[in-house]
Amino acid sequence: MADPFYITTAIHYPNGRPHIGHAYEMIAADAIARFQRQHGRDVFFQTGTDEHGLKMVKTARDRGIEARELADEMSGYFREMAERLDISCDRFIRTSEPEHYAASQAIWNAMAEAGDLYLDRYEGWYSVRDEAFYEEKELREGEGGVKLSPQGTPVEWTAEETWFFKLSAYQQPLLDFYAANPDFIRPESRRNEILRFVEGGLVDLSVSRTSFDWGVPVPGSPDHVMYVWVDALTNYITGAGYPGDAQRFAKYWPADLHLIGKDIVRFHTVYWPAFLMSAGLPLPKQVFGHGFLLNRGEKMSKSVGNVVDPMQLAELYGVDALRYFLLRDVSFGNDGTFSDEAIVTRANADLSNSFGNLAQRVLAFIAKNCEGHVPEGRAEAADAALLAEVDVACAAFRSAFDDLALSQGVEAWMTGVFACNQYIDAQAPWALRKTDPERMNAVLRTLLRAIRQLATTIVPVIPTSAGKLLIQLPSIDDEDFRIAAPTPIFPRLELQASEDA
Ligand code: ME8
Repeated sequence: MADPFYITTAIHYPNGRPHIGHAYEMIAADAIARFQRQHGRDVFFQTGTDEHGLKMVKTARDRGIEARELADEMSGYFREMAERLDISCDRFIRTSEPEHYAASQAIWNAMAEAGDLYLDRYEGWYSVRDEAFYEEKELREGEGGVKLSPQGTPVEWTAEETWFFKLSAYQQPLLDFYAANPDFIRPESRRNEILRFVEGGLVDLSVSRTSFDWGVPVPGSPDHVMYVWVDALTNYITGAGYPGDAQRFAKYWPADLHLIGKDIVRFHTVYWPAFLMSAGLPLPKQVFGHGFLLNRGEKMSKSVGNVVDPMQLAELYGVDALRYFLLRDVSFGNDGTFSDEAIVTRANADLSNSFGNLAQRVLAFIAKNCEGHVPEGRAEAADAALLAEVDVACAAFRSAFDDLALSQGVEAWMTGVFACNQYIDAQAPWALRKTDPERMNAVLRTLLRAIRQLATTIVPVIPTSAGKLLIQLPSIDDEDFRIAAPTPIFPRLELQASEDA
């Protein structure tokens, strides 16, 4: 039976419409999921929306609607975006689903049974924007003396009776776990940050709220709802069948990869493993904190007015151009910057001028001059040399993707495309048509093999266009193959004026 592979994105706050950062995370996870499926893994890929918490309550209040209405409306946009961007998720989870309430209450009960939950009074700083508690020593002063979280968001003083989780008891178990599992937190820089944070000591975590009721009710404490991060993180096991479907849970849990942004690594690598340890459940195998996307080098924010709508970019330049750009130009794990010009330049250079042009030239030539069929020809050493180069490029793509070095993988793939273009120029099959048709046939067959391999390899990155190309590109091992006049797949893009939302 195929080896399971469970991959998740963060679940996104539907307090507004999705932005390009959300799109980026889904696209990266999708490319990994497709890659793993292509290599025979039994993939379960989950994404979704994180609907509880004070941020949702406040946004809804400002709009004069209920949090549930806001969640229903906005979650729909996230789902639509996933469809539009060809995100092959197997499940789009919403934390407002009854099944998720059951899972959250089950893990809560397990933590309570372990003796890790106690009732006390919480007094401290809370950032609604981050949905996070901070210690005094982590704060800094912003303009006008307002206190800001390390993420730069305003904090407010909170005092209420809440349930606490004994996070402090997990300092050593967590440090031991990180030491035994050096690949648990990636990339390395984030791992170091977390090690320092945990080595500095952990304080118990407030895990319930009484000042609002939009959340999962705490079992046995009807006035309390769970702290939004407790239920948010639990989505990962809800999706894997916890607690009701033991067979499914055994199959998919622990997850192979939680793909998230760098701002929420602490929740995923400190709180989440501590909750799971407490509940006696296995820990995820890896958490990867990707970087942030910057709009022309600037952080995006509603107040600056430079937030970009990914659907508009997809509309202007095509889904695959956008996917290709994001995966190729952002070094995975680091921050990356984007602009319309950068998308157009990259898509034109790699997809239209190099790969697309190569495929188009070869297919059109065969359709026109060979009646769509190329018999065996006279092979020369250059043919095997090209196929070897393409093999190396595709193998480098695979090993980079296995290691989540996505942009390096795409870059390696391009070396295979360049090799084909050099080969075609050197062999000049157009000239051979009159002088040496036997040799021309060998060259064209070599190119067909190479292009097919390159197209298959790049499917996880640009599934629709690579798929369209593969349909036009029969395998030459099928001796009766016929190639029809191709339809161009990678149009040259013109720069459009996209607007900031
Ligand atoms: O944090 N570039 O939700 P969220 C790249 N609900 N990624 C970005 C980004 C940017 N400019 N801005 C945000 C939450 N992200 C919680 C998660 S998981 C159990 C709960 C990423 O909607 C961000 O890092 O604020 C996170 O991984 C994801 O988008 C959702 O962010």
